[in-house]
Amino acid sequence: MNIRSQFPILNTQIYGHPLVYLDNAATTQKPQRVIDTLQHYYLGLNSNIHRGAHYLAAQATDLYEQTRRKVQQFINARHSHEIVFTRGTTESINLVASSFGQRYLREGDEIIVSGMEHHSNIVPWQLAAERAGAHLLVIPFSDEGVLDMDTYRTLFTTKTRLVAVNHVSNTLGTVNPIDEITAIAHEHNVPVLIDGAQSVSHIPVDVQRTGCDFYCFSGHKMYGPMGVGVLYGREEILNELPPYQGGGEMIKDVTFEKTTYNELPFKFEAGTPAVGDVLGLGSAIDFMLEVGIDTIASIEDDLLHYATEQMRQIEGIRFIGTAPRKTAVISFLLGTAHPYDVGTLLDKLGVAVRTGHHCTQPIMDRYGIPGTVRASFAVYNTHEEVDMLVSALHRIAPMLA
Ligand code: 7TS
Repeated sequence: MNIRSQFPILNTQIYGHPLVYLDNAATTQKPQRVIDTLQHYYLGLNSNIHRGAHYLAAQATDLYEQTRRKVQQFINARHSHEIVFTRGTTESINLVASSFGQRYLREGDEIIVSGMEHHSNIVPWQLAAERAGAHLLVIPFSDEGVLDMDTYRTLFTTKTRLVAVNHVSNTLGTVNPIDEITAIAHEHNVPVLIDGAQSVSHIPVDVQRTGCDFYCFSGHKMYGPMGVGVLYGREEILNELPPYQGGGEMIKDVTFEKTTYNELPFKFEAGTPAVGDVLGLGSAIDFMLEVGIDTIASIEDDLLHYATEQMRQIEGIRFIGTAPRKTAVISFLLGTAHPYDVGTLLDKLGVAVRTGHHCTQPIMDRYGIPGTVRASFAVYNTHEEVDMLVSALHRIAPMLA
């Protein structure tokens, strides 16, 4: 299969240069089949699900529910009703922070997060903690960007209610040992939420093997549309949580005296969902399965090693995040140049990267830096694109010295 040819946007020219898209941790580009699915849905299928008495509504409902099963299989969940469609990772985490917080968090309780979380896996917990009078404890990490597991073990007390960590850091690329993190938490009977925003499209995910209680991710970082994401939650724990939002679809019976809630997963899907986007997410999963997640992982691993070796030769380069287990995310600084200046000059040469704190300000504080330049790769990137990045960096380094 020719992977690149499936992504029309990759033929774009930027300021007369071929686009070199290396901002995949922010969002990936979409293959033609995902775009076709969206178009097909709005041209011939559009209707509201679960409620219409007519043909189109039945079709759309079937496809929506088929996609739930596809997601279930993709991450190896036990049941399809453990898959809740949300707007994205951020909403999935907010759902748990709100519902779990309401149900279980009390004054003096503790939530463990890591020092390398995206703000989306910090702020919802701070909000929930503030409401309950609870507080956060933080797992530190080494200069390389590896979590300090010895300290992690010492953070548990009788007040620990939840552990929330990412599978892969969006800034450092570190792949965290989530199986071990979960096993340790479970020894203390503490549930675990994994932020999988940066893992599902890069490495295999098996929620049953990991044993985690929640796993969250976004469609748009895995070749799917924006506006749709997933919350996986273990059946037993989801059943215990109160609803997040109230509205249509999430109820069984409503009277002014008492409302009873629908069963899983509908209890957590209030209102009309993004049906077309969910179907698009299904096509994105089809794309990844066709390439093969192991193939994706090995293509990207090769890109990571090739790019790291080439970039190492650039005078004054400093890598932020050098863990032994990494995905293809390369954060770096070029001499004393401000990351924003590097990013702007790279853009003029057609190379799209992200600069700044990447919504991980505590990581920047940990290293005492204002931000980084970040090149993040996807399965469609090539060695030639790495060469273009490297030659662009060689060209701009003297301008910023
Ligand atoms: N968690 C992690 C680890 C992330 O990398 C991101 C987005 C999110 C949560 C939030 O995902 P959303 O889809 O709900 O917005 N990370 C990035 C990034 O690195 N650059 O732009 C967005």
